[in-house]
Amino acid sequence: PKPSNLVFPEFNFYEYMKMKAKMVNKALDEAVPLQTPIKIHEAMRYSLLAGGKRVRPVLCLASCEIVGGEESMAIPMACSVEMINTMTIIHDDLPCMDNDDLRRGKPTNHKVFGEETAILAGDALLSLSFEHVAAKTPRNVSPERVVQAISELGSAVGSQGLVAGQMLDIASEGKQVSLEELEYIHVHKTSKLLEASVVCGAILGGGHVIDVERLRKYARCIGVLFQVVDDILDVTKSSEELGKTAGKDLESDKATYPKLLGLDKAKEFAGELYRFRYLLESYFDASKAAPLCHLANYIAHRQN
Ligand code: GRG
Repeated sequence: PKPSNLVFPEFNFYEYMKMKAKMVNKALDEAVPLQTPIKIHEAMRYSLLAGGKRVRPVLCLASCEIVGGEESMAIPMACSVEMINTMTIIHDDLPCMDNDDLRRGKPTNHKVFGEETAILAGDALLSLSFEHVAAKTPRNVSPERVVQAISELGSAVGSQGLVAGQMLDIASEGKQVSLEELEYIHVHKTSKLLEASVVCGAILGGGHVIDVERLRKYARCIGVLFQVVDDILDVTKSSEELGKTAGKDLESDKATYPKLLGLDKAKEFAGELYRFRYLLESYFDASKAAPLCHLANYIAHRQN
């Protein structure tokens, strides 16, 4: 999709992302101090502070603010969703999963610390993510809301969420995958955590259930959009690198949207999903909706 005229051209999204990401990085640094046992904390910090885009934490904070919450109410949760994102990445890169050597421009966790430590670093981050939100969410958020948010987070990660997506992904390796199955994989592997980031931000920010569910719909579209754009970038980037018209992902046996739909139709699909951001513009106060509308724009047009 091409960048459209956003309703809030005066909103400086680049500055907003930079400011929020900086704040999240500082909070993450403090949440996982270098303490004994040193090696496990080094491994946790190595991947956590390796400079991801911080899309999930920023979505969480923006969602808290769109329903009228204060940013501080969602900072621990913003850290938690990034801890979970990082742990899934550490485990996904392991030799028994995707067997990747590089992530976020650096050697993968198991390449630096060894497989045993990488598995444990992932486990420790997952456990800390729940502890952190339970222990550090400020007292002006009701315990009911904290419990509800933790429950959302747990279901997004577990056997009905991320793990379910990863299981089907593994099972379908080397097999012909239908569009329906591909959607299932991505909705679970990618969208569930993006959705939890948005929904938990709104719950902790004091959002009414109607608004929380509206935001859930927005997040689902953003989640699939994120993956379609990821697949398109894989094709266009590898085409650029190889100097070819067809990228390596169109040739590999990994199922992707461009492979199943063709590149043009995949771009069309991304455009349709992108239009869903209008849901926000019609439901929420215009100035408060700006960050989440621009986040949809960023996800649709990102280059990495
Ligand atoms: C959750 C208990 C548990 C186990 C993990 C390995 C696994 C099960 C699931 C895989 C999930 C996975 C790696 C999904 C892909 C998600 C994705 C698109 C990650 C990349 O996100 P970006 O582009 O990356 O936001 P940065 O580095 O910017 O954060």
